[in-house]
Amino acid sequence: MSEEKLSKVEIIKKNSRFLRGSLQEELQNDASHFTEEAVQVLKFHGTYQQDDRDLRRELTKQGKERHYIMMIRARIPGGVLSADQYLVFDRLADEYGNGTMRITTRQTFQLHGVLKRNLKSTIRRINEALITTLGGCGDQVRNTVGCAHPHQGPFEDAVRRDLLRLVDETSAKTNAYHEIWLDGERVDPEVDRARETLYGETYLPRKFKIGFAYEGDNCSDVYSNDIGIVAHRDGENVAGYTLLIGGGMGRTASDKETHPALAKPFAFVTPGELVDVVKAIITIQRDHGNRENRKFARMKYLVESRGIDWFREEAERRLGKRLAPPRELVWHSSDDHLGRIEDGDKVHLGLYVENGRIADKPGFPLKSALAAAIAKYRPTVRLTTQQNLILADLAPEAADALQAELAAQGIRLPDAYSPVKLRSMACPAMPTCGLAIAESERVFPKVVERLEAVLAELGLAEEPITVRMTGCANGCARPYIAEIGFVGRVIGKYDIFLGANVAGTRLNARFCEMVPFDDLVPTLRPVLELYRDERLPGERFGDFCHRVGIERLKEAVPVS
Ligand code: SRM
Ligand code: SF4
Repeated sequence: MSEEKLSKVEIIKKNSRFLRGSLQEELQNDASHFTEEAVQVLKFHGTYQQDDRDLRRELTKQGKERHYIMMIRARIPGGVLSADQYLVFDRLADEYGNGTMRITTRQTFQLHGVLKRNLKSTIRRINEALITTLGGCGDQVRNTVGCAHPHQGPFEDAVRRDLLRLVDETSAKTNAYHEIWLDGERVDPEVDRARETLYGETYLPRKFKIGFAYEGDNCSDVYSNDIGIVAHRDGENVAGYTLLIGGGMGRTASDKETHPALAKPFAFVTPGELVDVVKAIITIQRDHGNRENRKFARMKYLVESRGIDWFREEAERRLGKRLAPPRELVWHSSDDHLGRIEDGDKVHLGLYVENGRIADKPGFPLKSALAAAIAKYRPTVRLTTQQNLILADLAPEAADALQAELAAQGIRLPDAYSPVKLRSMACPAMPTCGLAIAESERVFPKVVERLEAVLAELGLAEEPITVRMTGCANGCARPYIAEIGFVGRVIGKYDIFLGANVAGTRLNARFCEMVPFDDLVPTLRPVLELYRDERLPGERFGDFCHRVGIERLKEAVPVS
């Protein structure tokens, strides 16, 4: 492809000498922030340059530069951490970050508010805990997610091993990371050409996401990934995996051609075939994905434009063999694994974390209480894709004591929360996200509170409705597969989406546009009344909205 046509980021990648760019040099200067080109390379290393948007206006008025801060995103495959690893993030959040940790919708940690001068020390310390940030962001395979249920029988162990093998095989191999962050020996970037065989020097056209699920349990929203991998059981063994391809949530509000998509059934593979087939799919996206227009560069658009049959034939050609058809998938649950889980001689405590933010607040010292409990009882920590956390592998007495200690500080098990709160998620948005056009995490608790009140009034308090909010159309909290999705359009106004199903196999549809924040729940009230009056026995809210149809729901609402 001629260079004129390539997007700017493609040129930056090509010139970066396998992700080195000018990072070494820029880390040594006194500037508070990185140059535009370095910012693009930095993403591959797990860091986004942001600025505190709450301060922007005032600083501009004073003629000062923005308050630049870095967001650091780790890669924690399947969300599993040791107690010590958890405690490293806890300490770094205080030492270098804004005093909070954020569990992301892809089961990892983000630290916010790190100053450029502290970036290297922070990444280094994360590394010393044997966790990388390489691949947290950038045009490569991101954190690979999976079901966070802590039970580890032979089946789950085997799936975990396959997940880790895949992570290893799909991780970038450049030496740049060691050189820049760990002061590792410098190698000629040409050496990396021979190492970086999966990605090549321009990596992938866009971010790439892989998610695992166990057959029947879609807690990880497996259809939202570029590649979804569903493990099938054969007793205690893995029979194989059904692969789904071409999922993604992102939209650009101003471009109607962009849209969310659910991954489509692609093939069934044995555990032995998994890595090769996944790598073949990645190389198809590498070679044929759109490198001119980043809005259409996700694999979902390639799958749509060429068709799933073309994709399968191309994969078969590359693999030199036929692929077996995908198995039919049936989902029984998509709930997160919260509460007290008795598991043989172990107990796991799944805790609800509001919007994934681990912070100390007046009267609710979640961060300190978790750190103290984790230091004392040393559970395995499992982050979930629904922004929650499980303290796993505890002896029953330790679980009792830990539960009591947390309760004494006001941190209760999920049965203290409403079903709708437990199924709610919001993205960070303001003040850190550079793409946010509306608030999300900071205002969402208010929406949930109002929704809880209306549901209680209507006798629907026990309905387990999924509700998600994002500060723009990009879909970071996966709002398009929530039964109720709120998507920021401008400051203070949101579009409302309804009608996805709880299994996560159906997208919702736009119900109302540009609804002012204070009208969000009042706008939904007539729909909830209709649901109360006309639902079929056992019918979930999303299914009801889908059956009745958006047009009929609109008739119920007295809005413009
Ligand atoms: Fe996201 C960009 C936060 C999961 C789709 N996302 C961003 C950035 C980095 C903004 C930016 O580019 O400057 C946000 C940083 C905000 C901040 O201050 O922390 C951001 N995304 C997040 C997190 C933290 C949201 C959360 O509530 O946890 C999630 C981090 C995941 C991780 O650990 O890797 C997060 N983002 C998602 C998901 C959900 C998922 O992967 O399951 C999606 C939809 C799925 C998908 O990728 O299609 C998602 N984020 C996007 C997009 C739209 C991509 C697209 O295809 O159009 C962007 C914008 C972009 O890439 O240009 C984006
Ligand atoms: Fe930022 Fe938009 Fe993602 Fe929210 S959905 S974190 S506002 S990019």
